[in-house]
Amino acid sequence: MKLTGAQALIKSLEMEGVEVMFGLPGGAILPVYDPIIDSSIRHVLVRHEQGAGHMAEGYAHVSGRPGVAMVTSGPAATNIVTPICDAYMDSIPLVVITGQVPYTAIGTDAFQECDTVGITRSITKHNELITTAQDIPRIVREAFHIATTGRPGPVLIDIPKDIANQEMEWYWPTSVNLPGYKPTTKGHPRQIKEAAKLIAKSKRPVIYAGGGILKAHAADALRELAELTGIHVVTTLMARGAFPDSHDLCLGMPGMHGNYTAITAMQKADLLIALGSRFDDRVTGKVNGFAPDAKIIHVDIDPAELGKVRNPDVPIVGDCRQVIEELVKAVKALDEGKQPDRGPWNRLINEWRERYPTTYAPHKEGDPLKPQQVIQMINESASPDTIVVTGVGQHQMYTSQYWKFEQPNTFVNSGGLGTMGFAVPAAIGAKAAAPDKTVWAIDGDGCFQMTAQELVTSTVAEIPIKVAILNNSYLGMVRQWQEMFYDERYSEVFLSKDYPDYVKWAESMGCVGIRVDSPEEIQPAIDKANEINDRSVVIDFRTDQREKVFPMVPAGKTNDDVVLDPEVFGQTGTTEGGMETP
Ligand SMILES: Cc1ncc(C[n+]2csc(CCOP(=O)(O)OP(=O)(O)O)c2C)c(N)n1
Repeated sequence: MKLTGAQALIKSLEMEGVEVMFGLPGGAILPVYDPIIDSSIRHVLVRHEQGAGHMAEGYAHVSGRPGVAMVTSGPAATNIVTPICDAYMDSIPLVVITGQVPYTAIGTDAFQECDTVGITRSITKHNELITTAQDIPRIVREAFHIATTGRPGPVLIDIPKDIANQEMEWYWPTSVNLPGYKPTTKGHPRQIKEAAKLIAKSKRPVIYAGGGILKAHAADALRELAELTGIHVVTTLMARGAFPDSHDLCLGMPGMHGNYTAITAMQKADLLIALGSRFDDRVTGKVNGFAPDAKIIHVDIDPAELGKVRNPDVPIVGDCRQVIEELVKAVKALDEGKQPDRGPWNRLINEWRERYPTTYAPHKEGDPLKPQQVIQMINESASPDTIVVTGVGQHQMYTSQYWKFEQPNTFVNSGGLGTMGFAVPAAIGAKAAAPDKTVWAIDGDGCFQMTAQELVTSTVAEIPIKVAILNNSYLGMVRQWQEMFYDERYSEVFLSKDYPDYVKWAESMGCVGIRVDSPEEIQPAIDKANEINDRSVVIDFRTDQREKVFPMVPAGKTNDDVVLDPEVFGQTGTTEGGMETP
């Protein structure tokens, strides 16, 4: 069967089981848009290519399947660079297709030409310029294979316009043949035995669970390991929901804005069992002061992670689920799974929990809203399978701290790159992946203004989401740093008290807009938003600009220097190394 390159590309996506893709057409990609009319694939037309990329990410986060985005050449390709980098940092499987000027015109500074493969080389797991249409099915098959296996990540395919118009003979490869790419999934049995021995000797162990748990569908295995050994689990920003917050062994988020107990337990541990986590600087603080007494077991599917930041005592390359399952067996086999008495350590953890809970000073009459309270109230009105998506800033940290996550893949946010503007489009992608679930985007006013136009996409494509803007009129997180570390010299962080009018803006985009100024209005607004399911809802919550995210480990400090909320704990300094270890 003879097809054009464009037809072969769309047919290849169908063969990969793609149901929805996000994009926006233009000159160089025009031939590929034509066969979409006859395809079973749903195409969601975005308002900006960055939106397409983040939607594909949200879709991938929630569905566990690769997100697909397609855009034209030049400015469209550069517009999607941010989401590609975002997906690379957070190991999100994406297949991004970009149009390119005709192959014969490459290098002539043709209209809308840019070196897309060059620009994205360092932020893709793999990228490729198609040079002949006959290669298309193979390249697409390989792209999906690479994006989804091993450590997931974005793959980019650049297709010149003349190649899209070229004829090819259709085929579909029965297998993928990539001799240089064979991710190790099975952990080394001897290393796993070593890990079990270290666990059996440890008096102060902590499981340090990262986003890799979710990528590997290892939440059940993690729970089995934790319950078998009685070891507490911290869940990083990328792993929130991988272990239920309501579980007694769950310590919650560690790191710069983690809670005191999670931070300090890691810091005082004698063993860290790092599972699919990468010793990110937001978790470790100053690296050479991080968990000084801890031995390290590090499990990761990407061998490049082992020893990148901290040398592990037991490195294990492999898929987190498979390795944890084997580790469970190894722990059981060793002395019938007997663990040492960890009573003093567990008591200390409980003491920390009681003494230093993550909390905030109550709302005072006449003050603007407390952002933490708004999040808690949305959470309390939501079912446990509700998907929460955030932007980047204070609201992101409050959400991670105050939302009680009970299920995997219910928290979608930009952890590694920290991309403002992520929430609205990623929430739309999440909703496209899970139409029966409620999707709340909790956003900052600064972030919202970066990509809010995608609510038009949400209206027109009938993918309704709920947006809570925690509107403090400031670039809040930057304001917080200027307040704490630049003597309250606020430089270019005030947005506006009056503009934009979020209610009018929401309405103009086909959404319901609500403004909330006082605490009594919070619940009715949330109830109203929860009742509306046929369109998107935007709530403009007027929050207190003075509110800051605590606890905080200041940049460059070690995790011994946790700053607690002075309004609650009555101190302005640090906890000076925390309490004594047993
Ligand atoms: C694209 C981008 N530009 C700049 C930043 C730096 N930055 C991090 S948080 C932040 C402020 C976010 O403000 P807002 O969305 O209002 O959220 P808030 O912190 O007030 O909750 C900025 C500017 C970023 N992370 N991403």
